[in-house]
Amino acid sequence: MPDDIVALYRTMLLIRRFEERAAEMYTLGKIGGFCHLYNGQEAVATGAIAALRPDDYVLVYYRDHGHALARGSDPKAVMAELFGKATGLCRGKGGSMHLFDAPRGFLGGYAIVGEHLALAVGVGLAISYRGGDQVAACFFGDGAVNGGMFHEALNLAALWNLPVVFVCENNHFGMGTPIAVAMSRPEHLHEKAEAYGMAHDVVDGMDVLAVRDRVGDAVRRARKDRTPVLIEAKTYRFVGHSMRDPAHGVYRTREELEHEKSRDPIKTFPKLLKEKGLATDEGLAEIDQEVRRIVDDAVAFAEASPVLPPEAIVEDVYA
Ligand SMILES: Cc1ncc(C[n+]2csc(CCOP(=O)(O)OP(=O)(O)O)c2C)c(N)n1
Repeated sequence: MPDDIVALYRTMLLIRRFEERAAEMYTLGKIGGFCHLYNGQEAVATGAIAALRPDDYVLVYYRDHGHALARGSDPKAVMAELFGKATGLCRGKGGSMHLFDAPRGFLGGYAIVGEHLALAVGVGLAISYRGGDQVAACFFGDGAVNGGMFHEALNLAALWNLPVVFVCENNHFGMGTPIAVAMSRPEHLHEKAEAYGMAHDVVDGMDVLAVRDRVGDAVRRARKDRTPVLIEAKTYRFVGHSMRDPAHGVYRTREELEHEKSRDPIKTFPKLLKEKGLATDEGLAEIDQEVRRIVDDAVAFAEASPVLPPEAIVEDVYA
């Protein structure tokens, strides 16, 4: 459906513009704490989440703004959460790394590398126990693959036939460490699923349609056969690891960065849309304006929102 395809572009652009403004607001001191941006990786969250049903579940690592927006969370509430305001998705108590939107099955961003894979297995187990046919999609970086929880989670998901789609966003770096320095056989990342007899696939994470199709296949299989899948999406982040890491750092060359930017989905996808006659320059400009307005409104909303009163610190505390 052409409309669906144009909507993918709109989502990717919304994420990019949102992140650009988040960076600006961070620099102005409006956003505190850690803040990890998603620039460059938009096609992964956009394509993969487009392949899910509204009643499926999504779990994400700390680079989570894009996934929340792709899942349909209100950009105003997401920005307000970054600002630590009472109108935020989590009343301003979570911040950038801990977005959570239960009505959308968005079961959180998590700060501890790889540990939320265990939660995704728990969600898969809960789905199976209740006899539902939902799927849990779990996003994480390549760095998580080197941790013990990745292997524990894949083992149990395979052993118990759980409907979990593991999506590894391979952006080639764990903070400033290139993947080849930290991982054995890094060019075969997705094949690590072989050890668990689990299906696996690799996809160009800069190609939103390919991500949607390949994750779509995995989701259909997980839903029908109750089998987990590991998908590796090869992507690249255009910005620093977090707002505290200079964009280029010392761990990659400017040339490498520029080369990767030539694959920028925000630039290549509109070209494809025009070639296929699905969009015009005017139509694309309108989308850009609409998206900029949404992000402006989100910033204005966050600015104008109140913070919680101090006594609210003891609310929502369970232990
Ligand atoms: C268990 C644990 N160890 C270390 C850290 C510090 N840390 C935060 S992000 C990160 C890099 C993870 O890289 P990757 O999984 O590839 O994701 P990316 O940031 O590249 O998207 C590290 C080591 C952490 N948060 N949790």
